[in-house]
Amino acid sequence: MTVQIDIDRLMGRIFALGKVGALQDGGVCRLALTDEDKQGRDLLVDWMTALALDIHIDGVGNIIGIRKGRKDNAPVMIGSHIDSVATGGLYDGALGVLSGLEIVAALNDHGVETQRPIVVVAFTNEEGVRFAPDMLGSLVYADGLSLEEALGITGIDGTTVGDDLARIGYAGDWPVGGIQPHAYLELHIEQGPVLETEAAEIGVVEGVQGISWTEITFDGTSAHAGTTPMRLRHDAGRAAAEFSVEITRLAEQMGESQVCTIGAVELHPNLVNVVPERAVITLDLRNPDEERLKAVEAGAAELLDRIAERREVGVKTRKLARFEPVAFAPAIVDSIEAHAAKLGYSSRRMYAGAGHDAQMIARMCPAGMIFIPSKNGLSHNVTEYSAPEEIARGAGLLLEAVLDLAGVAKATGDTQEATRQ
Ligand code: HGY
Ligand code: MN
Ligand code: MN
Repeated sequence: MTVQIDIDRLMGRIFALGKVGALQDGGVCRLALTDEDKQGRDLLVDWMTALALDIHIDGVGNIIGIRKGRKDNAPVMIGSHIDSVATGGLYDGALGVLSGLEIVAALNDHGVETQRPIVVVAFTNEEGVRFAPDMLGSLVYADGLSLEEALGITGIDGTTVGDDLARIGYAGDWPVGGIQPHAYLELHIEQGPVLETEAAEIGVVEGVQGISWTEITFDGTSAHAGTTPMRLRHDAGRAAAEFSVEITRLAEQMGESQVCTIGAVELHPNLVNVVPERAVITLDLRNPDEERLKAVEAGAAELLDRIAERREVGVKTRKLARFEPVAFAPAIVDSIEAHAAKLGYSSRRMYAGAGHDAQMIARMCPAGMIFIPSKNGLSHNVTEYSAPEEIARGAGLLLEAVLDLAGVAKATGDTQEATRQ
């Protein structure tokens, strides 16, 4: 009898976590470091406790559960996140963390001892929507940002990461990055249309595209909407609208691999009869090619200069996130592809369009990701969905890749002796 995941148990945990921060018409809102995030964290810690994991909370609130191995050497780390966007689904991030827990539960059930320890991590603030940048917990874990800087980040509600971590009781004392993984694996939903369109069962992720987030403030002059001739206006709202149209057009001219999103727009005073004196927008640019990402960033800067002059408004920019494209370790990518084939799953190699914790942990050890399809290619949408059989394939493949890396020292009552080193 070989070790197998229990899909009903995994789905049970996905639905139970999905009740935390549940929205009226489906989906979840568990913004990082809110009460809902705390509730989800507490539930995860309860599950980790029940699985007899050695649990630690580090300085940036990452939740780390350790399953001992025969040797006390570098572990195989399985991670993702349980915070969500405001219109989140049940699977983004949660799938990866809960599949890690399911692998621990399956190993416990079958009395399997691995050579290497196995660590399951839920990283803090992967979404980055309250506190930028995204992937914050894994970025600090991989020493890409100091803990002090991270704790000092002020979010869109005016609180700091440090204050909110303390408020929800997850300002841990464990050293960040305290465990150097042997390898890192993350199971995630694709969040796009590729696998579904091509009817591929598994995405073998080769890397993650580059990300550039900027907050842009246009400063004009408030004036009466009825009495002020168009030629005398310093209309911050119009400047922001023109920039949004023109940067989107520029991105489309850059070709299919360039994506551009104006996700947040705030006008001040945001009233029907007042020419806006201020407009604050966010610009999300992504491309798998660093040079092309730089080119579109330069294009955006030129556009801002032109529009500032045209509309006679001031423009200020603030960088919220900037990560170059990341390629995963070929050996890990090959192993995932080989295990998918062995299990009889169709797969295709691809780059990740979304940001993931794996791209940060790849700075410190060989890392890789497994994707399963997203219905209608939708995510960051309350209708986000992946079927149990797709989840079972992804988690089963993750189990095989983890056992390959961790090595099986002993398995009571089955044939999986120390076959994997
Ligand atoms: O923005 C992203 O790609 C991720 O969901 N944080
Ligand atoms: Mn995610
Ligand atoms: Mn997400």
